[in-house]
Amino acid sequence: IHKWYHSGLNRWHGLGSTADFQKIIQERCDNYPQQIWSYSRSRNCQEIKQAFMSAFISKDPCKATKEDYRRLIDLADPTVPCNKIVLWSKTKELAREYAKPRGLVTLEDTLLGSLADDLHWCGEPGSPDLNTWSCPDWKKDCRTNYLTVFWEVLSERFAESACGTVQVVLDGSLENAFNEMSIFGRVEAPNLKPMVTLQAWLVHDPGKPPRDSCSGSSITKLKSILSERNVRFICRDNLRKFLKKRKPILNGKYGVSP
Ligand code: C8R
Repeated sequence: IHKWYHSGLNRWHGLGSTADFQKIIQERCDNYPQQIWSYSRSRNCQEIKQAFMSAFISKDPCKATKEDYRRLIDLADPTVPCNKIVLWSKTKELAREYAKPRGLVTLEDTLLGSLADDLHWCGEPGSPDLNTWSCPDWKKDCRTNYLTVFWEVLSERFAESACGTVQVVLDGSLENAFNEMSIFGRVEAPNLKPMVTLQAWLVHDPGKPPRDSCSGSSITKLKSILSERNVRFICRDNLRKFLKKRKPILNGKYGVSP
C-alpha cells in the first residue's frame, strides 16, 4: 500500500496542486509586465510568493477564509483605471480576446490574477508541502477551499474597485446566461458600486440555438440585483457589431450566426 493511501492525501475529489506551483508563481511574477493597471504596493516577487504560500500551507484545505489571503491581496491589490474592466462568466477565452486588442483588462491581466490563472493549490495540516494528489472540490468536498476563496476575494476586490462602465461577456447559448451561483453572479455583480454602468454582451455559439437573451429571465434577475444597487444596466443580444471589426475573433468557438 502506497504512502499516500495511509496519509489520506488522496481523499479529495478535485485536482491536486499544480506541479512546480512555487516555481510557476515566481516565474510569472518575475515576467509580469509593469503596465499602468499592474500597480501593486510590493514589486517584491519573493515577498508576494511567500505571502501566497503562507496563506494555505499547513492549513486545513477546507477551512479557507478571506482573512488568510488578506496579506497577499494587500501586497498586490488590483487597481484598474475607469472604463477598462471586462468581467465574464463561462466565457474566459472570448472575454480575453475581446479585451486584449481594445486595451481592456480582465482579472487575469492583473498581477494576482495572472499568477493564479489555471493553477491549483492546497496544503495539508501539519505539512510544509502542497498536496499534489488531490485538493477539495467545490461541490463534492467543501466550498471554503483555498482555490474558491482566492477567486472570490480577488474578484470581490476587482468588482468593488471598478468605476465608469464595466463590461461583462455572458454565454447566451446556456439556459441561464446569468448564473447566480457563479463568481460573477454571487460576488462581482453584487459588489459593483452605485453609479457604475454594467454593459452586458450576450454571445451565442453559432453551432447552437440561442437559449438565453437580454429579455430572458436570468438577465431580468441580474437587472433586479443591479437596480437595487443603483447600477445602470445595458444589455446587447449579440456581438455582431464589435466582432465584425475584428475578424479573427470569429474563428473561435463563439461568433454570430449569419
Ligand atoms: N474570475 C473568477 N474565476 C476565475 C478567474 C477570474 O478572473 N480566473 C480563473 N482562472 N478563474 P466560470 P465565474 C477560475 O464559472 O464563476 C472572476 C476559478 O477556478 O466560467 O462567473 C472574473 O473577473 C473559478 O472557479 O466563471 C470573472 O468576471 C472558475 O475559473 C468572474 O470572476 C470560474 O469560471 C468569472 O467567474
